[in-house]
Amino acid sequence: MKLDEQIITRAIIDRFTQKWTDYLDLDVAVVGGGPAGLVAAYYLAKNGRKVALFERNLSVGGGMWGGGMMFNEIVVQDEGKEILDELGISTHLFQTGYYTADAVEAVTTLASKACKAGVRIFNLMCVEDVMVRRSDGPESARVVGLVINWTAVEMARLHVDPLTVRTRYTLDATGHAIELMHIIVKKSGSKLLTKTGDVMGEKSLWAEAAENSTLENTREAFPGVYVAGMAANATFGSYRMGPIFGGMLLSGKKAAELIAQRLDENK
Ligand code: 48H
Repeated sequence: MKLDEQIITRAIIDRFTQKWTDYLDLDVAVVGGGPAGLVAAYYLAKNGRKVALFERNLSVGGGMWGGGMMFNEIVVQDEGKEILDELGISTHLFQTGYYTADAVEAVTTLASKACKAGVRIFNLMCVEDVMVRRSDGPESARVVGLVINWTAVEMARLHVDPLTVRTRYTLDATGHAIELMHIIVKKSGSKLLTKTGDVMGEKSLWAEAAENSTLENTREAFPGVYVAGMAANATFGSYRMGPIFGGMLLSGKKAAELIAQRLDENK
């Protein structure tokens, strides 16, 4: 078969440009493609919402690939297993209430399910800033968009201006780093919806307390912005949990439900 390099090049440029221009105005922008972000994006897209997920790295999956200390197995409890079952990810009973799953199967299946549900994943892009708008309404300031650049630009510290996307809701699923929350606090001069009005920070490891609080902390942390996964606990001042992933999955699902409800209320 004859192949034309010009056509291959044009196919990639045209298709990518189309994909991106179709996703410049979103129902939900998910920042971070770890387990929490992927699960949230999956449920939102399955529910018919227009969702893009921005991931700084080449691959999505965040901290899940490496299981615990690079032993690529994850552990989930009963509630987390239900989500893995729903996604078709195999689990193996280890001891009553504790199940394991292959970390690679978990990440790849979750990513595939998210894509097939309609999530547009933009990897190699990082969210470097937010767009905040003020009004006289009940929400005095609100995030209405994200400021995006190539990871390569960030890594090479090149002076290249970013581009933007508009979004109704944003999910900060950036893990331990809680990047969006820090940006909002630093740049908007507004208070977060935490007890202190600031990022409260993550506490040392306590699996049980952390897993329970992850769900409670999955909520709106600034008008228009929800937090999920490790970012939820780090924002609201709770514990880290080590390599148990049920809380991350359940948090992603809860964030999707809360945001879908808000989208319905504000139609
Ligand atoms: C684009 C970004 C940006 C940005 C970050 O760390 P993650 O896996 O996050 P979660 O919350 O889904 O899962 C946490 C889990 O992996 C973990 O670390 C656990 C359970 N730890 C417990 C413990 O005790 O240590 O994924 C976050 C993703 C990563 O892929 C980042 O590259 C990405 O977000 N990211 N993407 N723009 N500004 N910041």
